Amino acid sequence: MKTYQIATIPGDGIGKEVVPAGQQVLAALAAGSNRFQFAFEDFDWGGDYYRKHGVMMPADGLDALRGKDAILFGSAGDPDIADHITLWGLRLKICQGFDQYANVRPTRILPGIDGPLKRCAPEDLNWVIVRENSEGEYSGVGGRVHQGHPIEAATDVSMMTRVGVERILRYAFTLAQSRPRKLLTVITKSNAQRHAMVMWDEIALEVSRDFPDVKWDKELVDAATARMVNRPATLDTIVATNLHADILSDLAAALAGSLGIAPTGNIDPERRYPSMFEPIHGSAFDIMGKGLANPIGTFWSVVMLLEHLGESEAAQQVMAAIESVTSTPSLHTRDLGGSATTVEVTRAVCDWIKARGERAAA
Ligand code: NAD
Ligand code: K
Ligand code: MN
Repeated sequence: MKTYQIATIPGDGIGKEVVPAGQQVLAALAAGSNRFQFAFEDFDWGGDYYRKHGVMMPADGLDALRGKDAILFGSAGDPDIADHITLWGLRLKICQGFDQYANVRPTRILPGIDGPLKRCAPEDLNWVIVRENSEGEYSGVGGRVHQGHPIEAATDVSMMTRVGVERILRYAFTLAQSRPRKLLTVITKSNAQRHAMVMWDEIALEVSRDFPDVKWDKELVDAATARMVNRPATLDTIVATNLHADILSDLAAALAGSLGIAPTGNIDPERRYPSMFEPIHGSAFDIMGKGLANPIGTFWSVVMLLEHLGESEAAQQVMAAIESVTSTPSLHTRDLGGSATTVEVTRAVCDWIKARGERAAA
């Protein structure tokens, strides 16, 4: 029997509600399998840890994660601690420390869910956004001088390296090639950002020569938002910078029905380090602790985690359980217009998996 070592980091806010829910789904799968099980190690890093120790995670935290097969993450963000401290002290530390340079964000309209777009059939919106996850606008380069004085100045330098841009574009072309439509849209802002973004366009053209079967086009990020709303079916795989794709993927999630559904993988494609899976949403201060969080974004992240481990049959099983829940209006959480709780949705998904396991055994 194979044992996968999984680190769980619930973090803050609703992360503490949805990560245990995701863990229950993995446990339900393992209960029905004679091939694999999971050994979980839970890390209590985040805002509460910060209040006790003055840091979001211990200095040797990455060493504790290094040997894991995957990480399931919730959210970093606490109402009483500045957002840049919580984000840089935990999530970005892991993403950058483990060079998880590809942030992969699938979006589609799940059965039973009503997106806000009129004239958009479910099959018209089926995207994967690839977000550069190691540099660009979030490279951390910059500074503040003369703080509090009239001459104060501050910069956040969007640093792009040839290596960083080429590897994310190569990842995106490869992913586009693996999808049925073989369609890639490269998004930049190279009319206004005339240095790094122009380099990005040039490298896209170079990389594209290695993928003659991929149809690709370019779009400026502002125009891309309108295209996502007005012509969703013209998009399939999308690649963009750290900041642009961060914004576009929240839009994508909302167009597919809710921010609470969308998953992501922070992937080290070279598999030197563990990859980290999380819902794209944050701590959701307005609903935390109330049992209202939609756990589906985390469950879909569990699907991605299982695919990453090579457990595609188990991944398909969780996806089918998710789709059975979204097809049942009485199991919709408040963000989807329903009144189901996190616990009820989790139980339904686990029951579905267990019933399926029992049927297979019978
Ligand atoms: P958010 O994603 O936490 O919430 C935005 C809105 O979406 C809120 O109204 C919230 O209730 C709703 N929402 C989000 N997830 C939901 C779910 N699963 N079910 C139902 N509704 C859901 O974004 P925010 O309010 O901008 O940020 C709050 C905190 O989270 C900040 O500290 C921010 O820095 C942090 N954050 C962290 C991450 C991360 O850890 N990856 C991502 C985004 C935001
Ligand atoms: K998150
Ligand atoms: Mn975001």
